[in-house]
Amino acid sequence: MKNEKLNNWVREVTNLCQPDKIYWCDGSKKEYGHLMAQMVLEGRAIPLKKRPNSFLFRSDPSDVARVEARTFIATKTKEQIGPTNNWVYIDELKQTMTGLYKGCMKGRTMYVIPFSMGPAGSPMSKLAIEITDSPYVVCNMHIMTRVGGKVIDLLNNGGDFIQSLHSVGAPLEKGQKDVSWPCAPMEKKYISHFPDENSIWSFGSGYGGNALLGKKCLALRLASVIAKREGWMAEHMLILRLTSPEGRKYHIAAAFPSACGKTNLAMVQPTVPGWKSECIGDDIAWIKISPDGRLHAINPESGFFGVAPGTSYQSNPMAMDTLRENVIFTNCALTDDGDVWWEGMDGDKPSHTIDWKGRDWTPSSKETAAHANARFTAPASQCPIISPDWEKPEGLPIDIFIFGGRRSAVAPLVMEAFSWDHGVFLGATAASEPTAAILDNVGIRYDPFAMFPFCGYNMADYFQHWFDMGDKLKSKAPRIFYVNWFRKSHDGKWLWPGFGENSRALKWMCERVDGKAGAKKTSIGYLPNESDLDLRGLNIPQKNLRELLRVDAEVWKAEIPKMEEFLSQFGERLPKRLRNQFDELKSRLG
Ligand code: GTP
Ligand code: SPV
Ligand code: MN
Repeated sequence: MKNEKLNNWVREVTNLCQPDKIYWCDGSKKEYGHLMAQMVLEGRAIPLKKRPNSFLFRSDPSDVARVEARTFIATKTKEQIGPTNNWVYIDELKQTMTGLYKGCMKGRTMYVIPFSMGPAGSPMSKLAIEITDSPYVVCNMHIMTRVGGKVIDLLNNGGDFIQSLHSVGAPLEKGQKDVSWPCAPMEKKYISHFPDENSIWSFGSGYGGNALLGKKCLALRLASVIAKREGWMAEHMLILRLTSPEGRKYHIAAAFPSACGKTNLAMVQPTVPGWKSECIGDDIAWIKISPDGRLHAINPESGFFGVAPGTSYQSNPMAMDTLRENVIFTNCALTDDGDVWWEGMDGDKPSHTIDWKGRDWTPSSKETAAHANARFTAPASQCPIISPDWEKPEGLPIDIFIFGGRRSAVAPLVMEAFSWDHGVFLGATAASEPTAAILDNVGIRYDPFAMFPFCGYNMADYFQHWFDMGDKLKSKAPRIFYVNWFRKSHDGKWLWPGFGENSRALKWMCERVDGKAGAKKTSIGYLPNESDLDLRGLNIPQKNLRELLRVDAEVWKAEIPKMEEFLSQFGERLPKRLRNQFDELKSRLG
């Protein structure tokens, strides 16, 4: 390549990691096919008879999700990254990791992946290189990002790039047989970020956000730091376009924590008559103020890395149709006729599968056939309702922000913020229950803006950034809402049917934006009256609705000490405006 910085860096990494071979990726179909064929030969990938060009992988049982306790951000001072991130002093982390990287690619091929987050060459996009010793990562990156092509031209013309280095951390001695999913033990795993120099060092894991470095590491943790500095936003948000029967288009960006419904909402099939939805993105949004003074969002990714269990024609038909071909499945079960299966798929359970650990499984088995965080990697372009505008370089104008989480109690189905500041408060105090997307998640936690694990700098400053954006946007700021699709009854049943029916809450939001729908003012926000929601054709017990839209002051008062504890960890750095919102909530609750 004609890029000195790149060549020097590749030379440096080669000297350190000592791979057997170096391979420069071009992003072509041929390259993908070649790597997959190789992995099939080695027994790492299982071709699926039922889905053309699709493959199943089984990870090591210890390497199945992001590990937050092994995720680090290295800066000069701990103050920069605040109380919600794991901090290590830059030199110390580099020293430790350099030790681990020494010779770590012995016996393996080192792949150099040139990629772009966002359409290559768009003013909102970022060029990057991932160096990895995992061909599985290369194939996933082919789907999740734009690899090669124009990116190579831009780099050859001296384009700058973000450096991301990945190794599974399992060198091979001469003659040593490889395992099908190499990785390192937990205490050697490091998912590290150096925001001051815009680089990522990942070691020891081959799974998801730990290894596909364009995703959480670059597009959220590093990008959030850049965004703060440059006055834009990098958010853990899906983007969708809703069109009313009259043809008015609304663009919605929604932040829910991992495994809390982004992919599903991104591909929602509205049940409210006449409303249509298009998908723009399902996990990450980069959002900037356009010359028109409004926020415009792009999806920096080009694929979906989605949760498999629970995905069915019943719950998410558009995802199912996206998964017909050209898909990588990880930790799903394998059926006897050569297809994948997971809990929650349509139809009867198969009478026999091979489970995600490679063992025989029958419906009477104690463990699930697919891992709870089993995933599919599929091209966004294959989604039947992908918007024709999903790759517009200038992005799409956002009308509505939604925050939320998974809470079986407390939070109502839907509410609207009183103001931008109140909306920021709702985002900042979003709470959620544990899911399988994170290996080491314990109990309910505050997950502000669904960014707790992804904000690359001090969360208190991130809150301030949201206030600052509001000040710049003024009357052009999107309206802010909060949702919870996950309320449960005392006997543990869903109170709300969810999925396509969530469109009823979306319609109410659009009508609020247009000043057409009513609401009642409560102590926690504007809630719809039952009559304000379009419930035509929905069969839901009256008592469920009442519960979903009820505000119990006592229950909310019980939240106050927890909120206080959460907010106080930011000390003096917590924006006064957030404190004010908290005080106002307390006084409204009485
Ligand atoms: P990440 O990819 O980890 O960021 O997750 P996500 O936020 O995209 O979550 P996803 O849409 O994959 O949903 C996670 C789980 O929640 C799946 O098992 C879904 O079936 C389930 N789910 C999604 N939406 C709803 C809903 O409206 N109601 C209910 N009850 N479950 C839902
Ligand atoms: C998440 O955990 O929010 C994901 C999956 O989207 S991962 O790519 O592993 O981060
Ligand atoms: Mn996610």
